[in-house]
Order: sequence, then structure tokens, then C-alpha cells
Amino acid sequence: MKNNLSELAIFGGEPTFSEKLYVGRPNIGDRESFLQRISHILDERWLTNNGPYVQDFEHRIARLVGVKHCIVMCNATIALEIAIRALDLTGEVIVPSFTFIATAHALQWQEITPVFCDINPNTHTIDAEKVEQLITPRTTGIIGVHVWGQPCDTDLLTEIADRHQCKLLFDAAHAFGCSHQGRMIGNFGNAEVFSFHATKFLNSLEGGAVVTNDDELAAKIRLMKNFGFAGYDNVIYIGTNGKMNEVSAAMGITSLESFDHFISLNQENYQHYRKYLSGVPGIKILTYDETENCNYQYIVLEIDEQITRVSRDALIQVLWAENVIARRYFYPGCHRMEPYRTIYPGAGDLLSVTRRISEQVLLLPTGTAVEEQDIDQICQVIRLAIEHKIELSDRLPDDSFATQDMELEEPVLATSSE
Ligand code: T4K
Repeated sequence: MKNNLSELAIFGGEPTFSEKLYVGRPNIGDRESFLQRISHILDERWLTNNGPYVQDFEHRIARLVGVKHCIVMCNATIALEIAIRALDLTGEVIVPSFTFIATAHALQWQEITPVFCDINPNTHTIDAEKVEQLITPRTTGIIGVHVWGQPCDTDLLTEIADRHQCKLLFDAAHAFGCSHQGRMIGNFGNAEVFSFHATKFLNSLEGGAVVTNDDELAAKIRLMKNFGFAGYDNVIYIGTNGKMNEVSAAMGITSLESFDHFISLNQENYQHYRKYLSGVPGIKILTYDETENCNYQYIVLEIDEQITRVSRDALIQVLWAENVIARRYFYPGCHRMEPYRTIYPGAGDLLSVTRRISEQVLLLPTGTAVEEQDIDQICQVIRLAIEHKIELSDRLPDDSFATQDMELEEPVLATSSE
């Protein structure tokens, strides 16, 4: 345990962890089951194009979510693009800026203007109260994002969408396994999109899915993700290649078999973080509604620098030196990234909460790669930094790193000497 600042790795002490702890370290299900499935795929020589594992994965997701249709795809970004196209969205679509860049890009990629809306400071999801004022004659849709698995205000968004005859799509990339008002996410709006990327609590290596209760929409999406083929030699619609392959589906099914286990570990980690960070002034941990189904896949802190006197970015630098690769999702907000900051330079005027939250937010490692002891140590580092805030700011070189972009982490690959 470190007791004084000189022991922090940023000041030359030994890092708390000899190996890096990441946000988004994949959860791996039962290795043997996965390998058996791979072997079966190779034996059968059926690798992709709506193979048996893809169909099985779709049925299992639909059953778990209680939704009529599930169409799995190669990733959630393509799934979003296809859903947007299948819903005939054009012109302008209202979307939060506080989201992963894929949500905005899926629109802009199709020359649809993302109109950025501010967020609710408590849930970090789109502020439904502010949506209506952004509607213009060109608005065709609203995309809510269930950030961190926190549900959007689906009632108000549905009412607004209905009143203005707009389509309502949810980016539920974070919300697989979560419920809202006792209903599983996946059943709201015209359609919802899940991500099964490696970094999600449940992964299919890469992967995503559109789920919907609309038969016609589902049929259209199925065509679109397969070039528009309605049968051999018969294309009836413009399409693309959004198909998931069999290895991904096998991984997805294997992950689903550990669904309860992953969630209960995430929930335990969440409780440990709450315990070890309780009472630290200026640090708020985003809480989940435990009366609903929840996947607890993100540990989200808000650092109130007015109280901590240590900036979020200073804290991140301290943690990185200890090999805790904390992240600042979704800094700086889509509207401050290209091409949006050039095309829509005034967008930030209406996004004060987005700006504040994106400058305060800090995500910590969780999932199956993290244990209680790790969490205890991570929290001790945070406590030490904040307890010695004045000394810490005196000793840090200057504040210049607060705004500097952090280098992209390159994975360290193990090499074999044999
Ligand atoms: N909508 C929302 C709201 C989303 O959050 C996302 C994705 C999407 C849409 C689009 O879904 P997909 O098209 O990806 O299915 C990561 C993920 O790549 C991305 O899927 C995710 N959201 C986002 C929140 O996080 P990056 O750019 O931060 O990834 P990266 O490479 O920094 O990985 C995160 C950390 O995970 C690394 O520091 C190390 C660790 N990691 C990662 C991989 C891939 C591993 O330990 N092993 C691995 O295999 O976006």
C-alpha cells in the first residue's frame, strides 16, 4: 500500500500493477466450448452467410430480449448504418454528442446531418426535454443512446417522435441485458442496436445486432445486410455486406452461456468500487438502478475538480503511471471531433452539460480481468492523490498534460522464442 506521494509511480515509485489493467478487457467464456465450436465450423466448412451458429445466436438473443426479430451483423456501426437506411432517415437526425463517434458517423456517412442534443447530467443520456427545440422540417428521426446501459427517457422520446412523425432508433451498444420499466432494452422505438465488440461485457469478437418487433423493417434489414439478395440471382434492394461470420457467432453463443456469470462479477466489482470510493470528496460514481436488469459493464466516475482540486486529467496521468489505463469516454464529445467541429462550429453552444460531463468523466477497469484486491489498490491510489491534492499539484510538472491528447495504446504482443 502506498502512503505518500513519493511512492506514486508518476514520481518514480514502483507501479502498483506490473501489467496494465484496461477498461474493456474482453470477457472470455468457456474456452473448451468455443474451441469445440470452431472445430465443428471447420469440419462442416460453413463459415459465413447465415450459417447455423448465426441463426442460433439470433434466436438466443431474441429469446433473452423478448423481441420478435434479431438480425446479427459484423459490428454495431454497420448495424446502425443499415438500421438508419432501412428506416429511411434523411435530412437531419437528432442525436447526443456524448456518445461513441460511431453513432454520429453512421449518419454522416450517409450524408444525414447529426443534430447534436445535450444530455441529462444524471444519466448521461440524451436530454429528452431538449429534443423538441431541435426539430425542424428536415428532421426525420431521433437516435437515443443508452449510455453505460442507462436507459434513455423512452416515454418522452416516443411521445415526441410520434407527435412529429419521426422515427425513433436506439443505439443500445452498451445496454445488452439491461431493462427499463421492467421491459428489456431492445423493445423500444422502431429498432435498437446492440454491440458485441470485444470490449463489451458480452462479445462475439466483433459483432452487433439490430432488434425490432416490426416484421417489415426486419425483413428489409435482413435484405440490406446481404447485398439485397432475396434468393439466388435475385437482388431486390440496395444492400451492403453486414453479415456476421460463424466464428463470431460461436464466440457470441459461448459468451451467452456465461451471461449470468459476467453480470454478477461486474455487479460485485461495482459494489467494491462503491465501497472503496465512498466518502472521497468530489468523486461521484454513477449508480445503476438495481431494481432493473443491468449489466454493470462500466464503472463511471465524475471528478468534480472544484472539490478534488485534482483535475480529471491529472488523476488519469497518475493512474496510467500505475498501469491502470483509465479512460475518458466520451471526451471531448462528437461535436468537438472531425468532421463535426469544422462543419458545425456552433454546435457546442447548446451542449454545456455535454462539455462539463465529458471533462469530468473517468472510467475504471472492471470485468472478469479485475479482482477485489485490484479495485482496492486502484481506489487507494485515487484516495492518496486526492488527500494530498496540494502537494500533488505542486509536484506535477505543470498542467499542460491536462489538455494534451493521450497516445493510443499499442497492444504488447507476446513473442515466442521457440
Ligand atoms: N455506439 C456506442 C455507444 C458505442 O460505444 C460503440 C462502441 C458503438 C456504437 C460501435 O460499436 P462497434 O461497431 O464497435 O460494435 C472501444 C470499442 O472499440 C468500441 O466498440 C466501443 N464502443 C468503445 C466505447 O470502446 P476504443 O477506440 O476506445 O477501443 P480501444 O482499442 O482503445 O480498446 C479499449 C481497450 O480495451 C484497450 O485499451 C485495450 C482493451 N482491449 C481491446 C481489445 C479490442 C483488449 O484488452 N483486448 C482487445 O481485444 O473503442
